[in-house]
Amino acid sequence: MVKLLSAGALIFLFSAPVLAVEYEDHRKMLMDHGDGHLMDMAGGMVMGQNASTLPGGCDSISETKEITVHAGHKHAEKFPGRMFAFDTQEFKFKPCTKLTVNFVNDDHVRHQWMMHGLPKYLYPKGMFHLEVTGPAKISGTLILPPGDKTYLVHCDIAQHMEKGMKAQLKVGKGDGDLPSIPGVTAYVIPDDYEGSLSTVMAAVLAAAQAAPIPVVVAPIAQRVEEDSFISGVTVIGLAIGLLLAPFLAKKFKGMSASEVIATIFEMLRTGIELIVKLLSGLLKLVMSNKNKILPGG
Ligand SMILES: [Cu+2]
Repeated sequence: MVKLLSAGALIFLFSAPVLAVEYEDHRKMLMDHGDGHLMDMAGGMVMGQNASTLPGGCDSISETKEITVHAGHKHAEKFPGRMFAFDTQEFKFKPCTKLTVNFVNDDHVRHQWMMHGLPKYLYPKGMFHLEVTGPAKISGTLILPPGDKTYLVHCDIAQHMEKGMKAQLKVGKGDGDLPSIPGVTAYVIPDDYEGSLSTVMAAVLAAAQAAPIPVVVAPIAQRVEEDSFISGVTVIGLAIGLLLAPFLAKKFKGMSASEVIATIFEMLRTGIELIVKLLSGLLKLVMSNKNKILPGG
């Protein structure tokens, strides 16, 4: 019993470090490639970094703010049908704010915090962009432009925005809301989670009964017709027919219709008997092998 307990304690001790998720910190590994583009060998990336140049129309930095944004699957759990999300869907800042974003990727895939629509004379392609494969942390700083405008923030990895990793950042009062921001604005294409599987099936069956059957069958029949012109099955059928034709012609020569039918049935019976014999032979072979393997059998 003591042995068992100590073994249990050892397993617990060794599993503790495995349970804790380690976040790779990219904040001190980044190399500055100029034009606000920073990268490291481990796959961390910052684009559009700007901690010093004031955008046109800003006399000074109005405020200095720092936020931490998490990204990952677990943040989408409260949004039905979504797979990925940030932990915050809406950000609001004063114009000309110097903003530092600490981006934490909680997943074991790559995520981005990508902001669009910034002035292109200051931000290449109008973007400020943090990107890292998780679990990891990365940070970047930008100075927000003046004026009231709503900016799109998203993850541009294929399907991550569509699956929910989307937010809006309002500078000043913003200039409206963006669609499909989880928990903030309505989805452009709403998902329907009403009804159980049985009610959905009942609706499908009712629709099928209401609709005239030829509507469904016609395209299939048409397709079969098109396909069967020189389909594989046709070719095999023709080959067998050609091979059997002389044999059958000889066999059926001078027979009446009923005699032909009787002969065909006789041939079918012989064929089936042959198949049954083959199968039972095979079965016996397998059984006898099994008996050899089993000890004392
Ligand atoms: Cu992503």
